[in-house]
Amino acid sequence: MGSVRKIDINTLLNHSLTEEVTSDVNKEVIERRSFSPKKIGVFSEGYTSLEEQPHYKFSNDKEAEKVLPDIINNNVQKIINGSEKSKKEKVFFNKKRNVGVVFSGGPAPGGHNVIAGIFDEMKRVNPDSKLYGFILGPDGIIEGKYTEITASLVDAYRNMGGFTMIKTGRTKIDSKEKIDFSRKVCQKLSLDALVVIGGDDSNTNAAFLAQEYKSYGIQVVGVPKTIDGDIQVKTDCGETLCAISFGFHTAARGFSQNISNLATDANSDVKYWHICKVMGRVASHLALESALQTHANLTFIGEELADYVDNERLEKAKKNNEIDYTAFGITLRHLSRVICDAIVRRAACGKNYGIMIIPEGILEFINEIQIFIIKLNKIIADYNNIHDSDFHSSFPNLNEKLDYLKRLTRGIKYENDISIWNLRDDDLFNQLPLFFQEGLLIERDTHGNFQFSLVNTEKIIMDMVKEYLDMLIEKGEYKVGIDQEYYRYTLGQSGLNPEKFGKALFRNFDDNKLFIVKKSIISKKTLKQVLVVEKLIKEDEVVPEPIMQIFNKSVPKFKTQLHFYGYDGRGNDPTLFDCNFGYNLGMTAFSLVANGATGQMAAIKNLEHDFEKWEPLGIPIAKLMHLEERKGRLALVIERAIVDTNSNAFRVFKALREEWLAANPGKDRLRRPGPVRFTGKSEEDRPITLTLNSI
Ligand code: FBP
Repeated sequence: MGSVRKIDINTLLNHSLTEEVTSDVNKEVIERRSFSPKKIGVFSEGYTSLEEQPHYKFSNDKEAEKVLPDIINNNVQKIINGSEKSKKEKVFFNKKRNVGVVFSGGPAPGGHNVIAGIFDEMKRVNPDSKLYGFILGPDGIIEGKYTEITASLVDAYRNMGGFTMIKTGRTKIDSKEKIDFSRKVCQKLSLDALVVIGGDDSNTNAAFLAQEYKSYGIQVVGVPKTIDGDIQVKTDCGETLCAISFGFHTAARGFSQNISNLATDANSDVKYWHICKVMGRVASHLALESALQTHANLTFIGEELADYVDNERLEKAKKNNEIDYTAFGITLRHLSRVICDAIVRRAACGKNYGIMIIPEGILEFINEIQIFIIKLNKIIADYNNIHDSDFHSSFPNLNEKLDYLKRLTRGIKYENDISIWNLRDDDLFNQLPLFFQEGLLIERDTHGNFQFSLVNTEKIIMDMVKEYLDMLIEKGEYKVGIDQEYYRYTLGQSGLNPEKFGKALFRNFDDNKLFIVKKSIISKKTLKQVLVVEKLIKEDEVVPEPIMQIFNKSVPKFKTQLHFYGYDGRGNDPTLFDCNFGYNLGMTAFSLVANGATGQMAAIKNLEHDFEKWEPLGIPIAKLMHLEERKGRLALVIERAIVDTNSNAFRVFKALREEWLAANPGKDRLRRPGPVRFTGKSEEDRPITLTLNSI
């Protein structure tokens, strides 16, 4: 036998094929980096100008008028061809500029293209202009950590996901000190403008910086970023100016591909319910889009649950001339019942498996939990303010935190503490599993938001579901439907009479494709009793093997696999939609800067239509603000857009969800969205939510 000679390791490593397949840069990356996104027509012209659009009206918040006086009267501005500019305006437009850019908040695919858009446009206008990227988010501005963004740096990140080029962070530039430090850094770099690429809180911060820096001649422009899709802008008349933020489409498509793969697995091995929690801090836009993309069997939309009314309870109370206020809004217990109902219905059709989507922020819409979140936000914030220290450092473990809460109920308060935590709260809270108590007490983020991503929401819900399903098994209500042909075949093989046994065993022994075992048969013992009563076997006989086989098949084993989709979607490479969207947002941001705007957020109108109709705009951030509870106090923030249950997208989902549940003997109606692509004919143009809402 001849032996195969091993190739020397150095020769192997230096082989061209080894080098090609082990390189950090593969063909997909090379192709992505060299791809040029489409440009909105106006950006191919020499100059752009801003056209005021006072007909787009917003009602101002009184507090915003008070604290943002220099930017509250901004109008929406449309970016138009600027060839008619005066000479002086052209000089201003073309001047050499220094611009700073920062990512703020969670990553969102398309962010590098925003930087590429700013960079390409500013260098086209004046090659001597400089773009500086602040490192690690707003901390980079405060601490003066930055890098000059060069052509080679931009080229390495074109059309690539994440915020890896300059990284990101969640620091808020809120104190006078931080604002001053940041301004000094901007002045040191002789910045004409700062572009903040961030979510609702970061754009809120951008507006405050715009107000503070105006007198220093530093413009501040925001760019709407977040996979959550909750920065949407409509005028008072309901006209959509910004249908979505960049990153949403890619994240939703990424989640959907994974969910759809799980659905394929679930439909092949038919033994698991896959429970998929998808990101979205509060709003359920990502869950809705994922449902539309995949036709998952069961999807919950938090916003719908908040509107839930238990009519049965209302009616019951009405009979006693009472109103049952607890009938409004859903409780965790009720939600688990709704889930069980769907599981039981599918099982009855022989489908004891499926795919379920739960939005990350669902707890925000569940009555009793929302109350806990609000109360605990206030307690933690009050503690921090009153004691000028950090609640979580003072009470590092759960027991200490619980002990502090208990003290509040006993009236044992630290000096000046105002208690909103009563005995009932404490009792209810203590009924929650420990991991969930810990979750509700976790540290709030820098903007005072509850960190839903750190709570095992899916576990708490599914634990309740399992508990209730066990009860339903005991009651004989949760059964796996038995295929009629399988039943007849199994009994026929052993010479048993399917008709006689069928009447005894099943509650629907007629023409049905699937037979369901009677409620009274919940164990081997009860099975035997029924067969004896029906005189199909004698007391001293054992249950025939084929009947046992049928019974065993009807007993459901509820097995779940829990998944969390979020961070993976944030790091995905952008879809074609997000590549184009991000790039044009970048050019829009630069146009706003080059035309002297400040306190504006770059946006693109008509995203829900074909690219040819896209219209770049500047939207006044101050006009989007309202007062909201943050860190236990009312604070001015951009209002988050949650799912509108009157929107086309939601209504279509609602109308089709029964089909997607597929609680029938037919096939599941799953949809395969396929992988995220940025070229190729099959890449979709835009999120399905946007397409539906444009109808
Ligand atoms: P942004 O609002 O900054 O875009 O972040 C959104 C998000 O991805 C949420 O969906 C999620 O709840 C949260 O960030 C997670 O935050 P963290 O990165 O701090 O874990």
